[in-house]
Amino acid sequence: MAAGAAEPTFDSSAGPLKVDTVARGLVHPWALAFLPDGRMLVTERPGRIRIVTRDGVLSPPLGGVPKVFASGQGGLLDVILDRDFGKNQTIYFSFAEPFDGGGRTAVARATLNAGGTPSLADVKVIYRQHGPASRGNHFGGRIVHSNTGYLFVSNGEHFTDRDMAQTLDNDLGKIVRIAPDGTVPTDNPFNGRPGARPEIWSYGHRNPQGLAMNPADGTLWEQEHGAMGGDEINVIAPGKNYGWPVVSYGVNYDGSKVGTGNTQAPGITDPLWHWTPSIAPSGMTFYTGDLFPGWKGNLFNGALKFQLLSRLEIKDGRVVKEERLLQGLSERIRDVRQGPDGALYLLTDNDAGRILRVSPAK
Ligand SMILES: [Ca+2]
Repeated sequence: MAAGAAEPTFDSSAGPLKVDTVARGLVHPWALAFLPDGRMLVTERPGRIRIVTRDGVLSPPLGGVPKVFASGQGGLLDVILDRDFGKNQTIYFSFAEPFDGGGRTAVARATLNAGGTPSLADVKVIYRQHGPASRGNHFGGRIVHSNTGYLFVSNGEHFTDRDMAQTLDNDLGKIVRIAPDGTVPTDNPFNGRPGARPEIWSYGHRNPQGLAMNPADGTLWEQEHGAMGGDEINVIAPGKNYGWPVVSYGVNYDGSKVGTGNTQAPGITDPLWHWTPSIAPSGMTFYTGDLFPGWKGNLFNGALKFQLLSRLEIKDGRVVKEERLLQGLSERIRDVRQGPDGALYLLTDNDAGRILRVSPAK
């Protein structure tokens, strides 16, 4: 569709939605972060970070980005701003770092020079996943700030190493908590336990690609891909086991049972919500804006497989209802963020990916 052409509208419980194309020509964009001046930092999975202006002009790829393992699901993944970005211009990004013939999930911090020809300086890798390399699957890779100044990072189990999600001597299938300089907080749940990685915060995850702090109560929310069915939304508490690959609401791709074949087991935290069949969730965000007053506090999840935007209503810490939005768009949605204007911004995942702005059609 030509730039500026009228886009169709989509029905929703908040009235008709308008979807405008903000930018186009991004190659498998993975994550979006708004700068204070309204421009956007966008990652492209093959290994680039760009700044995109509000009128859709893409900067050249930022210099200083490390080499990534751009194979399968690997590459450059999430990007977030430091909470004091206005003072320190610091950003964090995650990527599959080349390692042992494959890749491992890693996080770097850097100083963003956003003026002129934008670039990164002082790039330092602050986190490297402990465990074997992935050949291209299940890196996790989402980063979010905790409420106490730390970073949570999600790690997948590489598909081939699923049982490692249940053992604490590695980071596969784990959410880890680190300080912004990469050190490990001493009050992490397994710190000091012999044989356990001190950075682990929770375990038993498959491929967590969404993390968000719930502004209503400060809890950490996560979503992860199941196999055939069993995509999950979880509230993450320190030290808890989320079950993969012992129990699941889905089955293996060949139709066989996962683990015990049960959905629940003693000592395993049950998901708040599961999608069966799988929608393949991607980025997620809690909505706090004013453009959709009836949707405040709701949790939005992009979906790759079902090509939609899922809106979940939360009541007393539970998911009570889902609305599936933009189903006629027929685009894999890789990330969803709230803009400074209260609109929802989406990334579409393909080799000519776009940034979309979703707002009331009026
Ligand atoms: Ca689970």
